Amino acid sequence: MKLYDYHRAPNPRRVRIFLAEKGIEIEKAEIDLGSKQQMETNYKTINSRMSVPMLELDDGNIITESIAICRYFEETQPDPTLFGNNPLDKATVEMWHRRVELEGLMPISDAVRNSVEFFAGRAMAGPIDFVQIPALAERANIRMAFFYNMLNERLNESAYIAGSNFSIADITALVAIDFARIIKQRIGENQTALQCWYDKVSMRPSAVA
Ligand SMILES: N[C@@H](CCC(=O)N[C@@H](CS)C(=O)NCC(=O)O)C(=O)O
Repeated sequence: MKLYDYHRAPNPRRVRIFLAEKGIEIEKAEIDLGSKQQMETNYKTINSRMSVPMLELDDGNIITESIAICRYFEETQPDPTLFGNNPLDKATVEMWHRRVELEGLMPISDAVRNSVEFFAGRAMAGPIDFVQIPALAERANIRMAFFYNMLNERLNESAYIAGSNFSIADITALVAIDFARIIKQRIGENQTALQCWYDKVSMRPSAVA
């Protein structure tokens, strides 16, 4: 089994943190996005989406999509659960995780990829080259501010994003907030609950993964 990874990219980091939380160690292969290795024929042939992370199983099966990879490991090694452990808990984790992905990670990706020079002509990952649209970055900045406020309110009443346990929602939020530092988006001084949560989850050993 091998995880195709890139140490500086946010989506593979979600999987690395997830694996670290579960204490799972697997072989990794670095795909250097900086030199566009994801577009080279030998990688493109096995992953037409030209993205990381990608998990290659020993029987040759391929899984792309960070959360699909995490779900694979949640099934093969349930303990500790990171997607919830009873019907209500699972639904609650799913609800918060979707919010974090759609209202946090997506706008942050839009803001970064539509403004940072490195992504010129590559405003979206994948097989199609998209030009940057500055207006999308502007709108994403507004959405990000809303997201940070929403998280701050939630964390005023809850130890972790989806409730009393650390979950995949915390992993995606931590990775998204760290990614936003590229465009100098920081937690606001008055967002104390969010800052407190951020300090707490950043101290977990898995955060360095
Ligand atoms: N929805 C996918 C997104 C994967 C993705 O966008 N990966 C980025 C790295 S964070 C990538 O491979 N980028 C390659 C590129 O920009 O060409 C997932 O969750 O795995």
